[in-house]
Amino acid sequence: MTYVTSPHSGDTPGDFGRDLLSNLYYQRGTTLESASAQDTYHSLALTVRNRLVDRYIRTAAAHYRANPRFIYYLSAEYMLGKQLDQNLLYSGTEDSAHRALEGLGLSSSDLDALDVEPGLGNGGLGRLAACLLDAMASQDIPAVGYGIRYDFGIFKQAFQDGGQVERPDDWTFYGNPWEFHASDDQQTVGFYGHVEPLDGVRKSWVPGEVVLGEPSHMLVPGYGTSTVNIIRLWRARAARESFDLSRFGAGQYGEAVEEIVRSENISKVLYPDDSTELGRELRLKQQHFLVTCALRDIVRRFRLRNSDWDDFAGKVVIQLNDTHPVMAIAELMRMLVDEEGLEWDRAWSITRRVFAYTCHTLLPEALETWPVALVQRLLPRHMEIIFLINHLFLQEVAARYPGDDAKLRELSIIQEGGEQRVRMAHLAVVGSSAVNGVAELHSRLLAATTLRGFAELWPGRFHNVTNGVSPRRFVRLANPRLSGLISERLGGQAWLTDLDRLVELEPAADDSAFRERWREIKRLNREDLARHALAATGVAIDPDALCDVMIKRFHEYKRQLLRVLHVVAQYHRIRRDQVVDVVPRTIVFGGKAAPGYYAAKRIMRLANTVADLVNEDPVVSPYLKMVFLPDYNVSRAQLIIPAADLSEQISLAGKEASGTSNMKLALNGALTIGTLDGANVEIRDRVGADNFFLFGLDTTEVAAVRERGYDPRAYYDRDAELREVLDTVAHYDKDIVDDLLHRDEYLTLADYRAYVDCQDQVARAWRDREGWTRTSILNTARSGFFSSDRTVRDYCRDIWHVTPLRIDG
Ligand code: F58
Repeated sequence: MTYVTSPHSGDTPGDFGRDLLSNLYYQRGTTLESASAQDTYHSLALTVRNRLVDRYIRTAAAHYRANPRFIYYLSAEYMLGKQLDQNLLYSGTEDSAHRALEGLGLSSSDLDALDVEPGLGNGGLGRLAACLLDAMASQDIPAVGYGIRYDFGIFKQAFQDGGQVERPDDWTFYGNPWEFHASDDQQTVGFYGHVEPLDGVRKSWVPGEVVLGEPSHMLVPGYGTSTVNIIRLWRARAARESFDLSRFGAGQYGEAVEEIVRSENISKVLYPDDSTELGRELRLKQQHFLVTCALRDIVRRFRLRNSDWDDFAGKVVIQLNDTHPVMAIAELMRMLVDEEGLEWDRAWSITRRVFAYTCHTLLPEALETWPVALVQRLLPRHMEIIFLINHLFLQEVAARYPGDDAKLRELSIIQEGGEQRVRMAHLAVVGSSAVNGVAELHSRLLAATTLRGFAELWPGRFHNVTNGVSPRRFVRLANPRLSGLISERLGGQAWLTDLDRLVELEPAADDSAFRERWREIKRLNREDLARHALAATGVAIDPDALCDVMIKRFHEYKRQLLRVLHVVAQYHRIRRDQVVDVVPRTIVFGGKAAPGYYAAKRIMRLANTVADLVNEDPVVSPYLKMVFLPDYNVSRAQLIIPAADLSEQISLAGKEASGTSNMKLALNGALTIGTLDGANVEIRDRVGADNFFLFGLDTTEVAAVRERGYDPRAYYDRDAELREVLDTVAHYDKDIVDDLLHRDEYLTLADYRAYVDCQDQVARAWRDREGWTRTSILNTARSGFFSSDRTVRDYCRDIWHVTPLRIDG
């Protein structure tokens, strides 16, 4: 790929090497002979980064000239993955860089190991944000991502006696070479204080505390195009006068920096999806901080080329990634009414047209609510505005459903009964022009259950946009071997930006020589994984064994426990010498649990215990190995996914909004064993029912089981093998079994038999290696739909109404 007119196009290894040495000399003040590893890494990163700057400058200039409609993506989380591999690929300098490094006697893999991934998110939601930014840039959509530059990202996970221990992720400890700071472009963010009347509905908010938001940005290059967008991350800073010199002089060192610490705490750490109430105020502060900085920046950018507020909704789309940035609706109203002096109705009409909201869950407990008392204290003017929005909205509801008080209670933005709370999802729906779920089933269930009243009120506002993943990150970068084979077969790399072209691989499924090469690549990838697993856990795995992968956050609804129960069943079968339906397998686990999520952590501990049991048993371990790879993150995903043969997507139907590891694994030729949940449904529709291992209750059956009165104990009484399994588990953790027998919220026991029998089918299928490979190829060939490029096209068509703006090459 070449990027004409770039000063670096037509780069030779010589050019690249010269620039690297120059960066070493002028940016790090050293030479190759005396450079430290960090010196070399930083110089390499700068050399690569510089190759994208020219494209960025041209993008910014073209955007300024064209004054297009922009997508502003607001998200509290981004899981960007490593930047070095990405930027080498996207700048088209992979080859020259590798040869230059070789020529200088430097190891690219050693340098890549120093590239730290910014872990500014928890899981799927944060990674989706990164995949969408990637796809927007790759399709020339003018866009900016806004987020928080947490000092500490998602914790690093290690195991001690099988239990999770969390260590801080000081990701910028050695500096972040990918980032451009703009410390002179700060925004001011207020908190607390009081409200003073102005005229009519207009008020003036006098904050009691003020914090500065300092932006920096990272480049978001498109693949195969000249567009380079940015992600703008905000860091909280104390005002300059905050350092109390007099107290410092008096020896009160802690007190002297108190205000600085309090301000800067706002962007100190990513919230690890915690269920506890602890530290909630700081989380709301974070949300308001992000929203205020982003909106002020959006308005500043709008004003560069526009002056009339009536043009705002034509130029600006603000996509709210879940409810975390939803306070933006109140903040924009405040800016328009209080600061700009717009009439309420005009401001509301603009606001509603600008926002769109994506919901990522169905779990009622995951829908954010904030105590009114807290919002009142922290953001007094916003609370007034929310009350007024709600008042006017409820008038609309009352007109539509006269005399129906239950309807008012159901839809109200304010939850009554007990402590009053603000329901952020309700505010989001009321204040947006579009609401979407993230998979067909999810969007359907949202409209039928969680947000039903709203869907009845405004059916046209509800959409589905099925999630997707970046084929660049999760096929090309993660799996270069498979990508090479695909490109060879399809005659080029066009599939990387037009993933539907993978269907052209279908005939290759019937070509035995191609299947042989496909299998060989899987094997090599499993060898890479085996090397990593040995180094990380000390467990040696057989690269010929079926690689059976479950990678996702630990959550009860995702049912890692069901996976563990099957392993225990296999353990007993092998010990009893019942190896008829057993093929050698490696069970791979990856995933973190929220530090405060006790139930998930006990399942994790059990998984580690069972892993030891299996791996240390001389009879069992030749057939069955289990590795729990610590600290699952984007980089680890890039290593595990290419090696996977089987993808575990076994959540209870109706609980997983979409899932995205299911897509990444299918694209890399893993077969799915899964329930009819989230996007699994669409994966099965596309790859074909014959090429997907389906088991378990569907959402209708789940409802019926609950309706009848679910009795988990009955499954235990009826199924001797399940009894043996649970008795074994009780030996290690009695509480887990007690909970399963008495409550089993996620119907693990109801799906147990179907799951285990389905796993036997998997084993039989694996024995037919040609048949398996054929299915594997078909999974890849038919998964093109799950590209985040398609997702972005759907958003553009149904929600954003924007068109690409090509940047001249
Ligand atoms: C995930 N949500 C969904 N939330 O669970 C998954 O089905 C979906 O594929 C994915 O979003 C993308 O749409 C998710 O990752 C979080 O991590 C929240 C972070 C903030 C606290 C609550 C959980």
